[in-house]
Amino acid sequence: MALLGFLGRFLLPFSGFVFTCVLAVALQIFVFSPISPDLLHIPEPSSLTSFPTNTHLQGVNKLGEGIVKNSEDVLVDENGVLYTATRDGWIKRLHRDGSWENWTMLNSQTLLGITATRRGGIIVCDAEKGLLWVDKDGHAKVLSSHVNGSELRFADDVIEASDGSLYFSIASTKFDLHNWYLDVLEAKPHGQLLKFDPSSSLTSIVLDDLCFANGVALSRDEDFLIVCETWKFRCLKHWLKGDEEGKTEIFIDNLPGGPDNINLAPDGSFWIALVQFTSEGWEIVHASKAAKHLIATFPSMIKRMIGAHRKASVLHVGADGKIIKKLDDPDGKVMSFVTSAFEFEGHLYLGSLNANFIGKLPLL
Ligand SMILES: *[C@@H]1O[C@H](CO)[C@@H](O)[C@H](O)[C@H]1NC(C)=O
Ligand SMILES: *[C@@H]1O[C@H](CO)[C@@H](O)[C@H](O)[C@H]1NC(C)=O
Ligand SMILES: [Ca+2]
Repeated sequence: MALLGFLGRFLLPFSGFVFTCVLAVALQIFVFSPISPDLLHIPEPSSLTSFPTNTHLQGVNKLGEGIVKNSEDVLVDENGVLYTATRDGWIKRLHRDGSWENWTMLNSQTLLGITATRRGGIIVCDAEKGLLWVDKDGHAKVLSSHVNGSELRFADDVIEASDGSLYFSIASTKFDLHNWYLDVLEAKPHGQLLKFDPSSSLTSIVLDDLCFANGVALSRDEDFLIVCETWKFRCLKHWLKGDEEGKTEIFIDNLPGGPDNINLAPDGSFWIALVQFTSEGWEIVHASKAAKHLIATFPSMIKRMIGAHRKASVLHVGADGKIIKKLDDPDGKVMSFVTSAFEFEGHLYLGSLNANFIGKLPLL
């Protein structure tokens, strides 16, 4: 009895403490969770049996190894000069003679998609500042920082039409680049497709409620544009001309990964980089709101959930949305987390958020 009394006196305040801890953790997880998640069904990839896993991406040559840090996007302009935006804030160039140039420093850790512009120089998406123009002398100017009265957040990818209009994506109006996985976990459509009109300098909303709007490309005739919805595993086609003008339909869906950047190829087809964002066994997270809250509260768990660092895939798709081929590095031996693929003169140039080089692959 005496022992029980002692234990009781000893444990009572202690169990109160344990109870408070459990309550605090539960509160932390469910009440103060940064997300209000929906469930996400990860589709069974379609028509992949005809495109078996291969190791083609392991055949890349490494350009500028050690010089470019985690380049999300890459382009080659009509003169054959390669541009890339690095995670440490540089726009670096590779000239035709093989020399690298640290061209201009933008002092930003959030540079994403880039595209060539008829104005001279390049257009850059900065996930914190908005849409930038870096002119031919390397001077940067903000072109667009607001839409409909709110500040632009998370500009992701951009393309220029021949009339100078810039179409660009906002991955998420709710979460920023460093918290991109929260948008995936929440699985609600916070993305937008915007248009910057150079004659009025106004930015307008073309499409709203997109699921992590990412890569943007124009068709060869500019009769439609494509915007990729990363965690929806699909890309949309939005008509700009013709009978269907203003309408939006699915370009390709049930992709075997989350589509990141997309680029038009010289023959009118497209290259789409696919990001693997669920590791094997972690699909379950998307079927449980409690699991989502838990992971959102303990972000170190996210590393185990995301599979992007473990492989790379690039898809070649016709203008009709049919898959032509798929290129893989199935175990990330040479490249993983490939976010962009740009074709120029018979070669594919690959940007990656997990590489200190640009991949260059000869196309057969
Ligand atoms: C360019 O930057 C890299 C590091 O990012 C450095 O190693 C290299 O020396 C720089 N080149 C020049 C010419 O300054
Ligand atoms: C623009 O902002 C107003 C006021 O915040 C809002 O009511 C309206 O829905 C917004 N329009 C679009 C297209 O988002
Ligand atoms: Ca992107």
